[in-house]
Amino acid sequence: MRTQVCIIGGGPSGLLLSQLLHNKGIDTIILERKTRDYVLGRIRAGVLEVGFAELMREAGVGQRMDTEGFVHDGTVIAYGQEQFRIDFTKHTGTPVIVYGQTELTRDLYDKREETGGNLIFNVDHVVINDADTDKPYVTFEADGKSQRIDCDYVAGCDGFHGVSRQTIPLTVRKEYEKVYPFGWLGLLSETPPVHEELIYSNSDRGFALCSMRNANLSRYYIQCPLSDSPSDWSDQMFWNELKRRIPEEHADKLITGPSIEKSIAPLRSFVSEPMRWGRLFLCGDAAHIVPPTGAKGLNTAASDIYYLYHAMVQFYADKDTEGLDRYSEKALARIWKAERFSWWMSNLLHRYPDQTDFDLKMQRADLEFLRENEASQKVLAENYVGLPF
Ligand code: RFL
Ligand code: PHB
Repeated sequence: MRTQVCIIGGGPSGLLLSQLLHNKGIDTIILERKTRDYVLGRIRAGVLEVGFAELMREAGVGQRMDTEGFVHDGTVIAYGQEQFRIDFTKHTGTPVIVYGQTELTRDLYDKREETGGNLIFNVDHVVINDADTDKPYVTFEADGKSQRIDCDYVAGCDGFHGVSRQTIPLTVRKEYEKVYPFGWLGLLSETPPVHEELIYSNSDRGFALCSMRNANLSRYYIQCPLSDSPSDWSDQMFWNELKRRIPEEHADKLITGPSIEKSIAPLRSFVSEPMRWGRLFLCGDAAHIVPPTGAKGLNTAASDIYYLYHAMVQFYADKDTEGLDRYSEKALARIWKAERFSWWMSNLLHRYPDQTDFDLKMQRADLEFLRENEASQKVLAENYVGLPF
């Protein structure tokens, strides 16, 4: 087989890149290790920056997002019984859109299938060969057969545990990592959201987040020890703990119900540099991870896709490699700012096992300053709605 761009990974990054390139007449093949249903079963992000939403529209997949997604003009930050609102639209002129990663990925799959996209599922033993030459090729197994794809470029969109990043030799690659000493236990339930906007809450029992997918689908998270597993938490235990971590005003209104999904995600900050090696380009979670506190993971994946898509169009239209040559530098400049924001917001809102009384006072002062200071609210708002591409 031959294609122009071989895309490893059929998550949101790989699918979006494939659809955008297809619209410009550039041919791709997507290799996905799992099935479509498996990918759609993963409950993940919920908040989209408008820059991302714009890219979805450009790909021709913004319709359902625009009718079913919720525009949020702000968010609530709580600490103990105190709470205040950050007004995104007032400070930046821009809201965010609440639309689940599951729905967005489904829209992308449907569009790729409708427009004749070549997606190969259940692939195994993917190997990226000769990425540092002019003739890269990818080998893999599917349906019990060894197969080979020759291509101009490889896009590594295969997430944190994929093979693409590992293809870059350790002599070239440098990794930066911070692992947080807790995780997020998430619960999805068919209940109305407790509030019309998200609530990020710092309580003395640990962090909590009230989020949503639609008018009758809520997503809640509580900080938990890394040693916990979802089966340690009955639904009732989860609801009781959540109520203790959010202001009473909301706890009293919380409508609970059976969980339809419950999982634990560890929190990590991670960046691998460079994001390009020869003809291999890393995108999204394959190159970087943020703790979910700032809702930046999927959004940083989208900004990589924005840069790579434009660079590839520039190359195929004009034989100009300037965008490709500067891809890693441009993508990383934006990534590190999202890393800083996610790290800062995580530090602001979580309880750490080794936090001293002094550290707690600093956290409280940070929250109070944010509450009182318009300039610092503007800084949060600008980062949350997304820095320009
Ligand atoms: P994905 O989604 O991990 O997709 C990678 C795909 O590659 C496949 N794969 C392979 N395919 C072929 N060969 C191999 N060797 C392969 N190895 C792996 C995998 O099966 C998979 O289908 O990466 P991608 O596309 O870069 O997308 C990144 C996002 O999924 C991720 O950043 C976000 O979900 C992070 N995130 C959030 N991001 C936001 O922007 N806003 C949020 O509100 C938000 N909330 C979250 C989140 C992530 C969470 N978890 C569970 C990590 C909340 C949570 C709880
Ligand atoms: C979510 O709805 O899953 C979500 C929202 C905001 C975050 C993280 C996750 O910061």
